[in-house]
Amino acid sequence: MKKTVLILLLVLAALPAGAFMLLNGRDAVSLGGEWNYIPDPMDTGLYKYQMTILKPSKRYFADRHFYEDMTKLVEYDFDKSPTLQVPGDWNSQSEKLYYYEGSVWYRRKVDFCPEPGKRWFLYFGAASYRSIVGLNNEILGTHKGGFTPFWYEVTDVLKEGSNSLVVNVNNARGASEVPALNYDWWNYGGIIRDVLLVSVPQVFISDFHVSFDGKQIMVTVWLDGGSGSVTVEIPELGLKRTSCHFERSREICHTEPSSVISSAVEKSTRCISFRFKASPERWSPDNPKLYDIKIPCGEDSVSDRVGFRTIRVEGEQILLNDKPVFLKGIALHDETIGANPGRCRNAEDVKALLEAARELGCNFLRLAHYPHSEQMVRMAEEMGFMLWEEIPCYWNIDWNSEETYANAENQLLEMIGRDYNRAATIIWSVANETPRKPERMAFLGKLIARTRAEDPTRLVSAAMEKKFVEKTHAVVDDELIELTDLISFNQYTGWYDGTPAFCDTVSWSIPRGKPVVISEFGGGALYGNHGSASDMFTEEYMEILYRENLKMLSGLPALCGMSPWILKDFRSPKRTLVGIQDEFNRKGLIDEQGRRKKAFYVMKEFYASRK
Ligand code: GCB
Repeated sequence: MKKTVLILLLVLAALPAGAFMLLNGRDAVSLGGEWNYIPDPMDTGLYKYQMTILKPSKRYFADRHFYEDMTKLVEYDFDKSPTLQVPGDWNSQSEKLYYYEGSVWYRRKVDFCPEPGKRWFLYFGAASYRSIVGLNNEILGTHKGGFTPFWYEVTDVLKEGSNSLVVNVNNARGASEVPALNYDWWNYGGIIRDVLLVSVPQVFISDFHVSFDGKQIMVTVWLDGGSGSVTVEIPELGLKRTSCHFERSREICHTEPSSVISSAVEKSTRCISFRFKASPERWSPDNPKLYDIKIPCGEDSVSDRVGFRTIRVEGEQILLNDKPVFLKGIALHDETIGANPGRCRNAEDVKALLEAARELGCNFLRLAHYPHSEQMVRMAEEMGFMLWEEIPCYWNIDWNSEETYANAENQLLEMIGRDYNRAATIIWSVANETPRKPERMAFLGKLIARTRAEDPTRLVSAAMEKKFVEKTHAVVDDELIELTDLISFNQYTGWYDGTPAFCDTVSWSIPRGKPVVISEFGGGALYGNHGSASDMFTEEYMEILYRENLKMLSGLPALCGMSPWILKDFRSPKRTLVGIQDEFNRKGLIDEQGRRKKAFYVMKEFYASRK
């Protein structure tokens, strides 16, 4: 218990307040490549001799793992240890680590040449699941949550010449973690996303938010380290405005009068907001238009490519740019296509998944069941996919624990913080198939309120469930619906419930008044396994299952979209059927190597026929 509290405090202390967008347009050096590693299943590097309590004691941590010139007995040697590619999970890179769940030490040497007047940050795209980061024998901090970015200022720790960066990553599951012990995907461990060394001037832009309400573009900019005057420029729209010099201590700062723009330092005084009246071309799947935005401030400057669109719910419709839209979706995991899948590591990995989704005719992706990489989100945006992004409150978690809540909320805020400026993201999802009970309602209710407070511009949902009240009558009546913008639920008629023909007999009770999005449906087949349509795991069974489900679901009132389960067969240790599953969930429309199953074409035909 104590350990977790300590870890959370360190996380909060280590993050520059309000700073979640360190990268855009900044000088960054990739620390990717070969890192030496030492598996440490006993957590030897964290215990003192005979110690029974795990404690990242700074002194001991340093003695055992950060001192490279120790003269006493040293029973490890990073230089002689094997290497892993960073970014990358360890499971797909080493046969020995395929099932490994525990602690691994990574070490990378970093050559550094200081530049006067600069501040330096060490940025991690994600490390799964918890990490302790040390540089030159100093512990920088710890982080929990396997899918979101975090960083530490290292200006005073980096030294000229060679630096030793050591990271302990541990992917052991835990009953009070998010996700908890039991989930249907591979528990990939490691430094799974980019590691970057980012430099900024003394006073720098720590964050900026861009949003659009249909009439005005709002840009809010946060400064760290001092004061300055900020310019916001969107050249293609002919918009440019510079604020007056603003400082932390001043509450309001008026700029010269202007009919189109106002800017005033908000009460928090660390941020300044700009409003521009504008009619940009709207971002949409048909026209994923992005504009350059530049925000210089003193010696600092950030830039991005941003889209402008509105998203809202009106009655039983989802309106994108004020027009009803049908979400032609597919769900996917962050896992590569190939004979030996692992977490996506680069643009090619992400592109292969997105191209398969495009061929399917999708305009929408459910990024399940945790935040995918920033690269995935950005490329999806460029290609014109609307996105559902999710945090891993999956099945049962420890609803009564305050630490678990704090962890879930932290992952949520890190996800929103990273992707706030992505027009593609239209839905934040707080949970998947969670068991209905009061403590779960309290937990998710609080999380939904927090989501709305942080980002009132998007829809909020969760993947819920249906239940059969009579043999053929399915009811969706989750109390969470009161709090979400969508009625989204998973259903597996024809797979876990009856045969495909059963679809014809099912009747549905779903509350009216909100759009319905089927967040999952589907069934499995081994690619190339042909046979009778009544044999499970044949392509023919899966094909019929898709046809019957689509017929049934098309009849639901208020149906506004779907994201069938799932684009690609994915690794899951829960799926052990030899010769069929072999540790893959086989519900992919394509197999792990990208080969299209028959059901892929059923779905494709369906989407081609829908407006
Ligand atoms: C579900 C879960 C998903 C599983 C899927 C299945 O409802 O949300 O994570 O992988 O069912 O294949 O059973």
